[in-house]
Amino acid sequence: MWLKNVNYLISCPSKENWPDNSKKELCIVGRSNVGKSTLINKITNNRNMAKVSKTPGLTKYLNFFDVNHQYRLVDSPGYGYAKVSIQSDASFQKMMSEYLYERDCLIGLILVIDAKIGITANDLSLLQIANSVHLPVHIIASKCDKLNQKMKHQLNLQIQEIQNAFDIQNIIYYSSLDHSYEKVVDLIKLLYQEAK
Ligand SMILES: Nc1nc2c(ncn2[C@@H]2O[C@H](COP(=O)(O)OP(=O)(O)OP(=O)(O)O)[C@@H](O)[C@H]2O)c(=O)[nH]1
Ligand SMILES: [Mg+2]
Repeated sequence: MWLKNVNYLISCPSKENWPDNSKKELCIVGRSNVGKSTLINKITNNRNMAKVSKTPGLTKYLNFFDVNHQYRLVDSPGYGYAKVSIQSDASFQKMMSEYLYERDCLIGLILVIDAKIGITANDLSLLQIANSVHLPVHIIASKCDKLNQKMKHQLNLQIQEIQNAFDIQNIIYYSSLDHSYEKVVDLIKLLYQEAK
């Protein structure tokens, strides 16, 4: 039901601190405040696993988690909030690009989008990088509790459009307020299994 035996390992501002690359890794990426850290807490059933805040920019570095001594999960700082200095400065860009281009145990990206905002220009830039390094992307549309039928329809259309342009392997409609995290757990387990 949950992702079990998950333990925080290390927070890394640069590649010098990355844990060894002996375990397959999934990274959760997306806009700031979209709910990436909340998602980690939901799927691990531990509200203290990753730090969460109403204020964007709480996650500052790449945070690595061990999963059952077999795999790893990585929480990343969000982008798209100009007010938050780290997300817009050169060190953030460097941290993310060295990770996306150089981390050879990375098996995929879980791109969390805000269902109400949809796919942003920054999300598209990330999808382009993922395409260029042949990294599979799985989309989680978060905060679906805030959507009405019309918004759901619009989001579907937008996702269909980008599916034509990019290799999006899975899409999950999710809210931290219900049981939809179980679909995310199932997906993550499947991706780890497939990568064995
Ligand atoms: N309504 C609603 N709120 C959510 C949901 N998921 C997260 N939130 C709220 O969104 C806010 C931001 O959540 P975080 O998990 O800290 O977001 P983040 O993507 O990790 O943000 P950064 O660390 O800044 O990149 C918090 O106030 C959460 O409670 C959801 O599915 N529905
Ligand atoms: Mg966070």
